[in-house]
Amino acid sequence: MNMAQNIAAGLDRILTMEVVRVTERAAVAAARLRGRGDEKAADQVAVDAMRQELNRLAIKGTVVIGEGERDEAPMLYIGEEVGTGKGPAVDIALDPLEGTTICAKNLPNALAVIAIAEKGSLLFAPDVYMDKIAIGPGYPEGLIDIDASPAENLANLAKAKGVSVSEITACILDRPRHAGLIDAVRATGAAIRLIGDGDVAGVIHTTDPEETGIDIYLGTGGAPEGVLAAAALRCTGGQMQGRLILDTPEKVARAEKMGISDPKRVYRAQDMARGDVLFAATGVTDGNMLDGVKFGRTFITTHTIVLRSSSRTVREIKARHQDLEKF
Ligand code: VTB
Repeated sequence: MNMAQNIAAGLDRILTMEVVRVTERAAVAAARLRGRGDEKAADQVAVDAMRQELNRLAIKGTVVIGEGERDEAPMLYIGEEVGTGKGPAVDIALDPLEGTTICAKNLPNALAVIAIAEKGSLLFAPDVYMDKIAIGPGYPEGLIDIDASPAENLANLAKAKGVSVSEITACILDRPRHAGLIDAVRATGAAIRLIGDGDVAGVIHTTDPEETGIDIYLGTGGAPEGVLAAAALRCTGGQMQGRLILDTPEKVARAEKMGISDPKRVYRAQDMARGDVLFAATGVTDGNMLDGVKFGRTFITTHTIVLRSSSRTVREIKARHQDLEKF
């Protein structure tokens, strides 16, 4: 295959393996600062490490979801060109440390994450909140609806799973804004796993309920995190809907500038991440799906999940790094 055919056929398969190094490297850097109470420092080292490794990839990449606008984020800002420049043109969504507070407190499920997609196929989401609902694979399309009540969604899910609602667990960010949602879910008899941060992991956890104990994700979190989670779901299967919360004229205008003409649009996973998508996440702290980085005397171990939408292959890569110099 020549390069043009390769691009037409989707992303280069080799990238699926190469991308693992990018999240591994960021995770190791952040993990060194686990439990130090310094969120900024942990984030900064993860950003530096991810950027260095990303710039080794043979891609012509553009960051579309990153650390922020150019004037507020010196590295991995939205619009930054990354990679060697020799390779396929791709769009990139990343979060070198998803769950900075989790990492600073050494609590579960902090991740280093990245999604790489064909040019023009990721939603340019402004940094606002997004209302989200997600379930894992194996359910009929349309089973959940962001506009239905939590009771209806939970009842439909329980019925489709063949269990009672009391056997369903919802994952929700522990925030005062979710008080009403939490009451509504509890009133159904369902259980809730309240998480402090990390709703990318929260959404991904719905894809493997046996392993994680999570059946459904509900509530509002960051819109950029919504696009990252959608990219993962495109690869694993599962359903997600998200709606940007554009509750001020300023936010509507900001979204418009990014090409969003309908402020009330409901995006499905396949609307937020279209085409061929790769997704990788490495555990920083121990979590429900991924182990955190372990520092041995002579080696470092990392645990990564790497996914690709076109093949739907889920790879878990446990790496033992013995050349500690590179970290
Ligand atoms: C979530 C969570 C992130 O932001 O998206 C959340 O997944 C939403 O914002 O880890 P609030 O903290 O304002 O609720 C994070 O907590 C941090 O990016």
